[in-house]
Amino acid sequence: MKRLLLALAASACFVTPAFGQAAPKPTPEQLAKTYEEDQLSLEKCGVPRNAADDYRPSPLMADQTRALRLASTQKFHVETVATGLPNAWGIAFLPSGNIIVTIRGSGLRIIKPDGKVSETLSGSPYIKSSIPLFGMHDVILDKDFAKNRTIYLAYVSTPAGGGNTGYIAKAKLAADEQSITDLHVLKQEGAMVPRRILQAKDGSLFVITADILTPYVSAQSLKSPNGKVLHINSDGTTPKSNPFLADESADPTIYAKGVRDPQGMVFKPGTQDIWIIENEPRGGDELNRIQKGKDYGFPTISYGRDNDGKLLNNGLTKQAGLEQPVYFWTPSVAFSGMTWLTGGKYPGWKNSIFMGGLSGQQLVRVEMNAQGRVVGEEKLLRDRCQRFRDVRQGPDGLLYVLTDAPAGELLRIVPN
Ligand SMILES: [Ca+2]
Repeated sequence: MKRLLLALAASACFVTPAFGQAAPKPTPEQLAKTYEEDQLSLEKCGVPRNAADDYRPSPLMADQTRALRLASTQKFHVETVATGLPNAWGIAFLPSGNIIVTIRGSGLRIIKPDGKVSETLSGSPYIKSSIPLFGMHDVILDKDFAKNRTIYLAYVSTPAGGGNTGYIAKAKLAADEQSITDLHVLKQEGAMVPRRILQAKDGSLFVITADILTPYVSAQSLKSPNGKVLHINSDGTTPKSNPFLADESADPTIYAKGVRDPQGMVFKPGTQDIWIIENEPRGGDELNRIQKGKDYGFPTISYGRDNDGKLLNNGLTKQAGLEQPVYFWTPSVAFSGMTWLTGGKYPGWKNSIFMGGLSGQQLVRVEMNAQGRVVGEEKLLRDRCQRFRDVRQGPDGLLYVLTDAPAGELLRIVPN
């Protein structure tokens, strides 16, 4: 029976494997074909082939990269919900039916269902970053938002006379959704780069931070909040269960370390398991399952290279005590937001994670099996030639995708 199933699976290449079924490995010819397609797709969007991006380190596990390329049966069309959102970074769905959106260089705005976009909400935190790539990043609603109107924010700003500073803050969104009040900083630190926030069932907050300035001295340092998954309570205090409290020199909010530039974070549906997507400098972008106190390796081990093309730590990809990614990508896709789809609106996309690709100009879907391994990968929306900044599931069960500058649109993926 097993042999028959394997034979059936092997003959069903390029078709979505059934849930929980082991995926057939792509042949070298299939891999070459898909990579040629990937390059052609970028060329069509005006992105030149980069001959130097041929670095392909071998995975430690067979299913850790270059999974079978899927062509799902799910049909859909794309609707434009709103335009005029340059440098939008994150969205959250309000009970009113409106959507709150972060704009990197300014603050928060409201998108109405008819696509109208408000001015920057009064009371938005002061955002003026000395590094233009940083600014207002994420917004999420408190789990009791309907009662307390509380939102959480992750942003970088450069106060007058001060240095670049990262903030994790809470505030209230006024009932008329025209202003922010009661801004209260939960954690503030020079040079911290907070990217996304996730709230656990107990109300505490997980925050991912980047270590992107060379030399990469932060991700492995317990003294720095950068290159980490942080864990703080929603009142700014430190959870007593955090793993490095015994080390007096450590930042007590550190939950896990050794990440480079994570920009997407979700709980696996039905669990409190944290999954993140992160970018290495050049190639080797990683999907990771985060566990308390673990070290995810950057820059000691990496499947990518540094921005200048040089190997990181002589190209070391594994070391005892350092976690392996669940999956990695070479060449780089440059991921931003992510969501793990639930519900039944897209029958052809069960148990899939969606991730926005920036320089890769694609929405990536990876299909997961019951063991939490990637069984296949699909590239979506490549014909649009857009950078995809965030992807979230709305309360209507549909996927919403935020595109990056210059256009800055909010899209909705509607099943046919
Ligand atoms: Ca890693």
